[in-house]
Amino acid sequence: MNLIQLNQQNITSIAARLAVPTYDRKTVKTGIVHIGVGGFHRSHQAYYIHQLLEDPACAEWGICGIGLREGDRNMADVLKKQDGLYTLITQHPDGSATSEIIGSMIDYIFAIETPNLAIDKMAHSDTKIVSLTITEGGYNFNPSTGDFNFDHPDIQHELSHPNEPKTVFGFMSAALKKRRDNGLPAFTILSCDNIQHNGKVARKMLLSFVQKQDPSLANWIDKEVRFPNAMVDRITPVTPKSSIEFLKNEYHLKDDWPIVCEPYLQWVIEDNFSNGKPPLEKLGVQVVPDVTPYEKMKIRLLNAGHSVLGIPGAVHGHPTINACMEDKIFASFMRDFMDKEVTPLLGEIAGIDLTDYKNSLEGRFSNPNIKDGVSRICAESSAKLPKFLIPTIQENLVTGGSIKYGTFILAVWCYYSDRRVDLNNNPIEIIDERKEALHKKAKQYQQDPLSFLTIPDIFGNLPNNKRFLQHYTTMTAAIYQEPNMHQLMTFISQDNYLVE
Ligand code: CS2
Repeated sequence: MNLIQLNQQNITSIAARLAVPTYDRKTVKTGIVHIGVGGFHRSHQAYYIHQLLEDPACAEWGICGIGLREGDRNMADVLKKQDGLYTLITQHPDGSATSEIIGSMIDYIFAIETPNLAIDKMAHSDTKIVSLTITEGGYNFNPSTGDFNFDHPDIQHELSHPNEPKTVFGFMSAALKKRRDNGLPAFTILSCDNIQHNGKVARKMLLSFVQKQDPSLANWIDKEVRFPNAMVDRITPVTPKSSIEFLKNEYHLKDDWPIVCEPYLQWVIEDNFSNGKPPLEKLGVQVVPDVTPYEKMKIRLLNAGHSVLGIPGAVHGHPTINACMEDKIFASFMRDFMDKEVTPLLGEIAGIDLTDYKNSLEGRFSNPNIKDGVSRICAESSAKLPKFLIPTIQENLVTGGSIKYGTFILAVWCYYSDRRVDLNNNPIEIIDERKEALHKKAKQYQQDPLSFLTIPDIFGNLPNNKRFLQHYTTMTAAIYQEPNMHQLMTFISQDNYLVE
């Protein structure tokens, strides 16, 4: 088999096999610098921008990716070898797939090796937006107080060495300082992470940091930088090895890191930009005055719904989200959680029928060709649950609403963090920066059944709530006695299940 390496030079030969960018990538300028190029950015924002660049009038909006972490090295190598090109494989529920080459990533800087290049790129007059997918944990705040965490050693370093940035905050601050000193307008900071009020959070964190580092710069940022809130959505599993093989077999194409995703795609952004906005509404992006209700709906239903399936799914031994959905007990538990614990907190959302939305989530989670691993869903639960699930329990404690479904997930999370094996005794792959700390707390369960909850920046004041504790202690006791997810989910879902 004669394989063609994906890169710019080979693009004409590749065009005979599958769709390639029709625009001249050499003439595209970097209007957007994106920090944290992972699967999601490449299936979502970079795909939107790719479509935008098909219009020559939009050639100012190309993307330069930036990797700030050692873990970005592989991405840097692959994108360099492939001139930023990659294949997006959209997997439809009927088994068909559409593959196309995406060209919007016109440059990539591995900032660990060349930090000044990254700062200069962000400070360049062409750059109008710095967008972020730095994960829920990347904002460096304590979820129970909402305050910036100054204890991080890299942050401490940056405070005294502003010219040696390491974190996203240090880089943004250094670049904004340069722009101010050069008399250039500020860029917009556009967060694309699953945090409610993500723009507001990004703003608060950056300002807390810069206030300590350089108060006069903080004043300038306060006045000049806009931070639109945004809701982003496209399910993008970890790229399976089989997709690399698929491209080889189907198109004789060698792409070392293609992206697989679902057909669904959504982006809702607030119209709040410092220095120009790409005309994304042409591509179906919803530009709205206030994104809050959309973010809340998505994070509390989709992202939390994922965790509600994924954590018990991992213990049960379901490998993927679609396998959880094929299991009727899991699927109906998740739907009950959405209907009974989340929906009452959402209120009316203009232009959205919540029943349709939840039905569409069920369809998306069930897509048999996405095979979204529960290990991806459970990854970094210590950063996700305080944003996706715990606020729902807290609000229901205030309103008197149901908390049994959400609490069950926290109880199973304790068991999962303690035992780290599924019901067949197979090890569970746990990816979490705080996995050892979680394990340490969870494994004290026998001596102190509430030990797991004593992590204040995750659980906040939940352990002080009597109603919550009644549910939690009853559920953990039941799980430790017989960790049979089917039995427990069925029992908890009954209308007459009551712990008060
Ligand atoms: C998932 C998200 O990481 C998770 O737990 O819920 O990555 C989800 O797939 C995306 O937010 C979909 O837009």
